[in-house]
Amino acid sequence: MEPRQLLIERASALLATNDMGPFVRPGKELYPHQWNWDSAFVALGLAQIDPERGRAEVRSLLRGQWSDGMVPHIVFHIPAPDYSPGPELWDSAACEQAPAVPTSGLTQPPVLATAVRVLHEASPDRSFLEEVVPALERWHDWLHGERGVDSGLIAIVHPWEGADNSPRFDRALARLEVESELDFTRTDRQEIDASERPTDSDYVRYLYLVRRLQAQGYRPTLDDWPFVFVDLTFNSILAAAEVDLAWLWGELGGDGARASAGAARLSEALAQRWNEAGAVYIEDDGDPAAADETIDAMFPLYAGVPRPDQARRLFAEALWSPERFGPSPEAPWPVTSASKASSAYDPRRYWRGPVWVNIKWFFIQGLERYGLQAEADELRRLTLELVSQSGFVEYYDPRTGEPLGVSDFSWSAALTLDLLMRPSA
Ligand code: 2M8
Repeated sequence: MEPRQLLIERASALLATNDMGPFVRPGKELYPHQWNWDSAFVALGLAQIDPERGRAEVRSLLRGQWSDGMVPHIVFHIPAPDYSPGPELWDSAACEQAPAVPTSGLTQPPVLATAVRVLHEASPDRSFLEEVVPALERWHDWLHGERGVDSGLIAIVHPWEGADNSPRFDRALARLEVESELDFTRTDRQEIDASERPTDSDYVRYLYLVRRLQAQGYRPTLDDWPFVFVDLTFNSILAAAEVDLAWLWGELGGDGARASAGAARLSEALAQRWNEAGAVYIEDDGDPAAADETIDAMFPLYAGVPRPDQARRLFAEALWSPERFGPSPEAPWPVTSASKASSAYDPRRYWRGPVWVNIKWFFIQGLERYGLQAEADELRRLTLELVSQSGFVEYYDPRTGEPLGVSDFSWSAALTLDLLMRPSA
């Protein structure tokens, strides 16, 4: 493995290369704009090396906040004609609540409050909190109000609000009645091999949903929207972020009562999804004997939802199981984004099998919450070994560690900085 200092220098240099001024782009090849959770991960990493730049990243993302509270999944600060779908597809200017800067009309997993907490722990700045905490509060409140379902959890309305082509969305997407031809030029495939990206059949559905959403000002009624998915990953990230938001309110002398209640409600609802036989959590659209089991089934670990005995079982029987997500002789790099036992498992295709640095990071945090320190340390070691061997890329083949997708990928570098430098709690 590369020496720690060298990895820190390489990761820092990558973030500097991807720094576009107002924001750090996810990567040069495919992603020239500001993405929501990418920027949260970037701010988390910058907290360790340049907190002021980290705070600027957060401010810049929040410039895209809609007046109803939504923080969009992409903010188009600068023109980049080679990227599609760009601002012309979304046409956010036609929506009353949209900000002056063009944005998409969807949101993404709310990691931002967690990033702001890490920034504040690294470099306390009360006036920054006064500026951004109310905005985070409005976003979280919007998620519960606009996207809440009966169980107390919240729903996503497009795969781009989660892990795009994850097998967990297959059944819901298959139910859509769409035209069969893609009437859109995919810029992604000009740069990345088709075998590593979502298929045309996925893209037809993504575009179909965006156009229908646009006709409704991006505010669908959940009762009659054809893609309402209660994503356990999104909900677990929100549950953890609510705890962090309540903590931030505490720093400001407030009680963060809404955020604490939100965290408790989400945790209780997630706990109901525990499946004793599988030692994982099940989705609405899921089936415990899952042909399409993905990391989603384990995400409540990140939010501290399982009882300690359940957390240990989840680790031993799922996260580290050679047949499911853990290291095995033929695929030694954990954590696969889909279970190796799933018929949908495809070790090179994006969210359908490859391993991702952000996913490893979430599970390291989860294991540490439970004091499963040796397990967390082993996952951390394998993560650092992988980036050391294969670079800071978008995702990796679990069989060989081969770099896949976009090279020089910001969140892989930023989270490496966090793993190497943030003092443990
Ligand atoms: C990917 O999403 C974009 C569309 O928003 C794409 O597929 O081109 C996802 O991995 C998403 O989670 C990520 O935020 C984005 C930028 O890294 O890329």
